[in-house]
Amino acid sequence: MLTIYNDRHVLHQGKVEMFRGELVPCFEVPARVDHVKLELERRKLGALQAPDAFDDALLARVHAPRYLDFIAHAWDEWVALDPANATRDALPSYWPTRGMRTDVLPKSFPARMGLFSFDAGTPLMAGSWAASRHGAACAWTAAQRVIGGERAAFALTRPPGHHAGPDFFGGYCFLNNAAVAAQALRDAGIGRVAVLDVDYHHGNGTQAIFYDRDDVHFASLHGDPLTDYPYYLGHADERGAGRGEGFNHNLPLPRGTGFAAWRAALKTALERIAAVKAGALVVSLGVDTFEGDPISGFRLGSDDYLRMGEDLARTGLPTVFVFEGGYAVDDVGVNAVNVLEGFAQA
Ligand code: SP5
Ligand code: ZN
Repeated sequence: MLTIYNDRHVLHQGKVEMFRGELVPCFEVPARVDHVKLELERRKLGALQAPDAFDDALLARVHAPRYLDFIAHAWDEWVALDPANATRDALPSYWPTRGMRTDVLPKSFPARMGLFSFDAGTPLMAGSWAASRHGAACAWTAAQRVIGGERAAFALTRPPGHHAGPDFFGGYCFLNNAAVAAQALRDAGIGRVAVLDVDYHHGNGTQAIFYDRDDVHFASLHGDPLTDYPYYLGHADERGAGRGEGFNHNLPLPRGTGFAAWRAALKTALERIAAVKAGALVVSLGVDTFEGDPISGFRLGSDDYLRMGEDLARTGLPTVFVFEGGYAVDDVGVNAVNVLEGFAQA
């Protein structure tokens, strides 16, 4: 499969994330993407390409200007607070909650960092912007290849993107790569685009970006937010707003869900995608649904990812795959590439 590879992903390399009162080593590590790259090469599934030249104005199609302005300069501001910060990851400590103001931007950098985020698990460091921006360029380029006639293309990148919303980061994500790809497909004249999110975690950022739109249908299979991150979004009754009503489809599933039940939910999601007459598909490809994943609760086995790829191919739609989560580092390559191979062989 044609793969657009973000060779700058290593510039983003978090040390720690906050977990239940202590700073623990990051789950979202560069080796994740290295394993996918090695597995693609091992199976000779196509040469890796670099992204095309990318205009940052394309980011503003899905993200708020004041958020982009913040995130592009966040590291410099963090170091300006205290030169000793240069050796520490930046993490937020304060958040505006219900009834507080988010229209007034504080001068304080930590205050703004909280305003533009929703967790303390997403460290930002010197290379986060460069890696994220180059990743968005990969997703955009993958979309351009599909617009140009490829049946499918894969954006192999990190940090992931589906938790990043119009004006917030979190869940290891800063820029929403899948949203950038979906918007690119729309901008090329495809009438309606479907984003299908198969990562274990609900794609709250992607949902937020497209919630009131009918031109991008969002569907997500994920751990029930009653028990699982990101907790505050992803319920079945979130169906879209205004013109977007009916174009948001959440399928929360209980912890412990295995492939038979997962696949039945996929069928439901794909039937809806066919019913809304999507002309192209963007797949947020997280493989943290794997039974061995250290932070998730589904029970998919490695072979199940081949079947997943086959089911996705049967939509017949031009498809952009965008890499998201998956933290069982040694298995991430086999699992992600199984989806691509299943798709390509179907
Ligand atoms: C892209 C993506 O998959 N982001 C996921 C972010 C999850 N961050 C919160 C992790 C909560 C970890 N719970 C760990 C339970 C370990 N036993
Ligand atoms: Zn995930």
